[in-house]
Amino acid sequence: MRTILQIAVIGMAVLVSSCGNEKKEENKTDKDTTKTEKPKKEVKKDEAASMDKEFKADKNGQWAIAAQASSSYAGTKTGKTASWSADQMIGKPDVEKYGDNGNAWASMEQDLGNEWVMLSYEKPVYATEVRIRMTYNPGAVARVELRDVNGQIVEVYNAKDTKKYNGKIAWFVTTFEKTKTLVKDVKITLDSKGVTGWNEIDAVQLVGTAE
Ligand SMILES: [Ca+2]
Repeated sequence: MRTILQIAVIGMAVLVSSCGNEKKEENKTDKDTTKTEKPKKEVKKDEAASMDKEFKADKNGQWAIAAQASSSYAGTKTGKTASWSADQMIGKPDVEKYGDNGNAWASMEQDLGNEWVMLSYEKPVYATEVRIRMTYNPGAVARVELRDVNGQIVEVYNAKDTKKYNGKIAWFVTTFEKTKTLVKDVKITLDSKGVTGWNEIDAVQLVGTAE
């Protein structure tokens, strides 16, 4: 009897100790996940370049076909020939280097307060993501709203951007639950006072599918 009891005790001890190991393993995994996620907060050197490539190849990504803005450094001038006009956000990215560039949109004043831009797309989609290419003084995106085919506005992002950009071209990406209705316009509000200098936008991609 004693022997059986002893075996049982040993068995339980083994079970307990193996459970302990499992927990340890779990903790280790959790810690590792946090560790790998940390660097995302800071924009790495070639991050934008690899995202450019990925986004340009995305079948579900559309580039804007029309654009408006609260103000523009081009004043009343419009079109692709007018540097910094809202129309500079139409189509694929075309600003190669970080800095002040007429191929991107810029507001009339650099740090006035809230500015907004509105982009329109050819194909209405059930949207899941908006990608904004910031090519000068990034980090001012404060709010992203979508307008569906019935004119209803849906807010998909509203927060202060705390990411460190370190003077590099960067993509602002906001991912959200697939919209319930078909969407065809994107409105972006910028806290231009919050990030010193002109907060220039090169291009904006709307991601979604027709079904
Ligand atoms: Ca552009």
